[in-house]
Amino acid sequence: MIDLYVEGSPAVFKVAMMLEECGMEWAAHHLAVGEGAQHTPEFRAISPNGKVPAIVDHAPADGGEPLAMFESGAILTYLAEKTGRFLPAGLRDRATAMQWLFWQSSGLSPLSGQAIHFIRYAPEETRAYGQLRYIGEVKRHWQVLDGQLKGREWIAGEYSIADMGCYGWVNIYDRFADSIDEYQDLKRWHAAIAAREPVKRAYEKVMGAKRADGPFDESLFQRSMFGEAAASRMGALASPRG
Ligand SMILES: N[C@@H](CCC(=O)N[C@@H](CS)C(=O)NCC(=O)O)C(=O)O
Repeated sequence: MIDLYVEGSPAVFKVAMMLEECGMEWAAHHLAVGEGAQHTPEFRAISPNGKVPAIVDHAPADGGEPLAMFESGAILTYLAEKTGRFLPAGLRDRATAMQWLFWQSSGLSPLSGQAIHFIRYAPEETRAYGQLRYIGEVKRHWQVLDGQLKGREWIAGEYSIADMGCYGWVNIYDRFADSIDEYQDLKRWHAAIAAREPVKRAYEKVMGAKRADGPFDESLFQRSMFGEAAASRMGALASPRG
């Protein structure tokens, strides 16, 4: 049995997809990050970085104590090794899968996250350059992935954790662009993953675990997500200077 701590966020869906693809027994626990639930000592014991996804595997392969993990790329790799699935066995495809898994962990995902920050949360006067920089980077990453998918069904030979890792942020392309029509192979790959039943189940299960949001508290959200110091710096930037 695996506990997965969730919000409705791309990094979480990557892991939920893998759990469903492998037919594992797992439970989704909502962690309201906009209300600061990631900062409790109980959750920090599981995820010292204070972010979701995080898992607790109650039956690790060594038969020992429950194992807690954070970082979606590491969790995907752990689950692939545990199940022997969705990571190619051959040396070259495996190297390719790991390469693209790291690429999304260090590039596609955090840069997409920064783009969202400058679209939605950053003080108005900082948004134009932030959006130019990060939406530009998101599209550059789409272009690179589109290139890898030319003449290939999947990123690394067979459907793997590299595809699952990259899918989460590409799936919300409409936050960054009207369409992905100009990235033909990315578009075809995205549609093929979206049509998979385990993927649909993963999204439903995560969203089903989310409790109804209370009234949105902007100040609590800013402090929970960006920290007291950052939130007050942003507040200072956002308020008119005397
Ligand atoms: N590199 C991490 C990123 C995780 C991440 O950014 N999670 C967000 C999802 S909303 C989060 O928990 N944010 C809460 C916070 O930043 O306080 C991963 O891939 O697992």
